[in-house]
Amino acid sequence: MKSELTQKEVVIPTACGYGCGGRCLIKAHVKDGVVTRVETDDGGEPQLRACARGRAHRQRLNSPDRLMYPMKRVGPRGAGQFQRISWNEALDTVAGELKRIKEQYGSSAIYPHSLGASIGAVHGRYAFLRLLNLFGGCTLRWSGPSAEGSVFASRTTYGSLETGNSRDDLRNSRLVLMWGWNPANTIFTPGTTLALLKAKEAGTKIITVDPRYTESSATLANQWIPIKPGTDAAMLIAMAYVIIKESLQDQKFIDTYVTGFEKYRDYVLGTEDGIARTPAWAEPITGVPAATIEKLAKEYATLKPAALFANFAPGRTAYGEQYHRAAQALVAITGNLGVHGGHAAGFERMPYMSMFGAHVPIGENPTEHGAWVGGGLDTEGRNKIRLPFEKLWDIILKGKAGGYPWDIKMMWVTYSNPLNQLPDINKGVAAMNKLEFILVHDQFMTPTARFADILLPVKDIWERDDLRYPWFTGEYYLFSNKVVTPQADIKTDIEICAELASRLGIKGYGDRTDEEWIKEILKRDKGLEKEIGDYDEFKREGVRKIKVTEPIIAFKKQIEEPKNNPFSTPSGKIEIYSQQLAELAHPGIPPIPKYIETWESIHDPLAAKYPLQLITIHPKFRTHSNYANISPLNKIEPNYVWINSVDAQNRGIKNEDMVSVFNDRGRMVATAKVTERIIPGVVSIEEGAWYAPDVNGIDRGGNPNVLVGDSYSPGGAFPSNTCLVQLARFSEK
Ligand SMILES: Nc1nc2c(c(=O)[nH]1)N[C@H]1C(S)=C(S)[C@@H](COP(=O)(O)OP(=O)(O)OC[C@H]3O[C@@H](n4cnc5c(=O)[nH]c(N)nc54)[C@H](O)[C@@H]3O)O[C@H]1N2
Ligand SMILES: Nc1nc2c(c(=O)[nH]1)N[C@H]1C(S)=C(S)[C@@H](COP(=O)(O)OP(=O)(O)OC[C@H]3O[C@@H](n4cnc5c(=O)[nH]c(N)nc54)[C@H](O)[C@@H]3O)O[C@H]1N2
Ligand SMILES: [Mo]
Repeated sequence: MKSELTQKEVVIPTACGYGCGGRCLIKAHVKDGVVTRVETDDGGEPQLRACARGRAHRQRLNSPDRLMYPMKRVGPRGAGQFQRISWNEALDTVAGELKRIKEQYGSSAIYPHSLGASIGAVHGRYAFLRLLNLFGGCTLRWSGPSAEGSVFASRTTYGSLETGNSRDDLRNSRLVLMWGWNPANTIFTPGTTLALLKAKEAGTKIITVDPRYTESSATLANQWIPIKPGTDAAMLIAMAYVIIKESLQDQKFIDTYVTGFEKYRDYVLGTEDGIARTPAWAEPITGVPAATIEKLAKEYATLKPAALFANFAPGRTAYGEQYHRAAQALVAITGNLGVHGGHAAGFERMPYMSMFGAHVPIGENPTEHGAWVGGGLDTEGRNKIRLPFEKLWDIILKGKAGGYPWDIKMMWVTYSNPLNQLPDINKGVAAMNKLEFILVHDQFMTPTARFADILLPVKDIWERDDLRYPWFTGEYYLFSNKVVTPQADIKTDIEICAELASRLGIKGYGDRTDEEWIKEILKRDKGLEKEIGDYDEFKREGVRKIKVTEPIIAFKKQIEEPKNNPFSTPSGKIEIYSQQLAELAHPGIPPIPKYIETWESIHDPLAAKYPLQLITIHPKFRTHSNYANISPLNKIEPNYVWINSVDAQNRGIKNEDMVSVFNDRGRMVATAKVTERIIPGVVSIEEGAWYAPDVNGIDRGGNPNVLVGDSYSPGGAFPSNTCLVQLARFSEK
């Protein structure tokens, strides 16, 4: 390889870390300060091989559309009319607005917004949070879009989010249930699909439960069980019925580790209210034949150990928490956790890795006055201090006068594209128009950026140093090296905040380089420092793969030695029944998992007008909205809405027709993919396409968030898969 390189070409190891479920190794070939091509991991296992997105990142880095200088808005919000200004003018304006808003309305009027994007240990939302905490605080969000239902359930049932096993343990499972899980697209750590394939080759049976026949179903599954969205809890509860009725539960496990089995049994069998949750009860709800439910239940209880992966998407529904709790109850009554080949059906984070969560410190938020806002079950208390992100637009529009505890006046966006990614875009447009000041840091003129008053250009992940770690599970670390120096005077979010700090009279903010931060993070965590080993070697190679001799199993200690290792729940046991939840006395958050019909279900009167259930899945060729504007990725396929041939025929729609998808909240245009790979009554659209309204307010970009509503589930789940729509052929006139 070396001999092929010209004198000037160097290969620098770095990473792709664009907020998807992977974190992958990239070897960037750099010539004259430009990345000319990339390779990925071809070293030892686990191979951290980048997908099409990671390999196309060079096009994003080098894109002519990159923002190259600070700008101020000169036209109406959303129109995209901006004028170049100097960094001095931009930063003086921002510092002035921060001071004005704090003085006039108090710190809680400032809302910094950030979600996923390219977060590492150094660069991420920490930059502006650290600054705002030093400046007097701000209002934060408490919920997140990805997996709040799973977070809620895992904390309730197990008292922990560390519920995942290492992937090498999959080979020990006799049965793997992939519930709403499509890692062939969403990655969930590079190597996951390979580990599943290896398990399958070794004889593990794999079953997927999904309204769509996914790439994962096609490549991995022995069986695909289609199901209606938002009804998964009913199926899991009916499986519990079969298991209890046939006495297939692991009674010894239940007696030792579980609390609340009897109460759950009474609900499941119908002793509580006369409704037996049989497979026949679940069939019309879920669309899954009773015999299929019964067979699956028996298989799960007898083909042990079995791994149930209760993935996020089915929980991104109204009452999605119940699906996660019901899955965990099933795991608990069959004793399928804490053992090799089992799986706790929880939030997936794996115990053991030192670094999960290690990042630049952000300090304390003074506006929260030391209140407990750490998540978990105190939904009411938490809601008064931090806002639920789904309601952001409504909160901005209505404020204190509308009964909310906040009057938000300023929104500061980094690492996020909220107008695009939050529900109810049309409401979002109105809300953004109401704000007094909007500051956006981004690399492109995104739909959100078009509304900024001041728009600041930031560096790409390959233009700065960082440290990256796997998404939840995985045994490796990446040194994400700076690969190139930007051609223009653009900054990192930290550099921007450091300059603001000095304008705000805050000392000591920008006193470290990226590498100094990395070294400090490593020093603060001795376990991490040890795992990384020689720093220079780590930086040079770009990756440290940790040798593990044994698969890592969540709750192994608790199961092997229960006396000395209680679960971190109030009872010290796995809680199918939660006293804490009982005390909340909230009908939407029952103390045992229950099936609660979603709003906007097919039985809603609204279904007469909007009879199709819309699910909004994660895009294969984008990470949310990242890469939406990058050729060649956005040329691979049009923005499809998947629709079953029965539903298409009824509407006179042919494959590849342009269609409009609509409900009372909005209207968007997409290309129909008429397919048997989705069940009748359900349509799916990938999230993340850039919102691009035409003069009639119809989104030509094809963003489903013009359709998704802003209600949130009582335990925090983001119901992006609970939405009724109608669909029709689209023509220009
Ligand atoms: N390529 C790519 N990968 C990503 C991301 C990305 O944007 N692009 N985003 C990353 C992030 S931040 C996250 S949070 C994760 C999300 O990861 P997931 O939540 O797993 O991703 P989705 O594609 O939304 O959904 C997975 C599957 O669930 C199915 N599904 C939807 N609703 C239901 C339901 O009600 N019941 C059942 N049984 N199945 C249902 C969908 O058809 C889909 O096949 O992905 C991560 N990985
Ligand atoms: N309908 C529907 N909506 C969804 C979902 C769904 O399934 N359905 N999924 C939800 C989920 S799980 C998630 S996690 C969210 C994701 O929501 P977001 O995190 O808001 O989405 P991204 O598209 O990743 O936006 C990241 C933005 O940050 C910019 N960026 C990249 N690098 C940097 C940087 O270094 N600094 C700064 N300042 N900016 C940078 C990118 O250009 C991009 O515009 O979307 C949610 N929205
Ligand atoms: Mo997410």
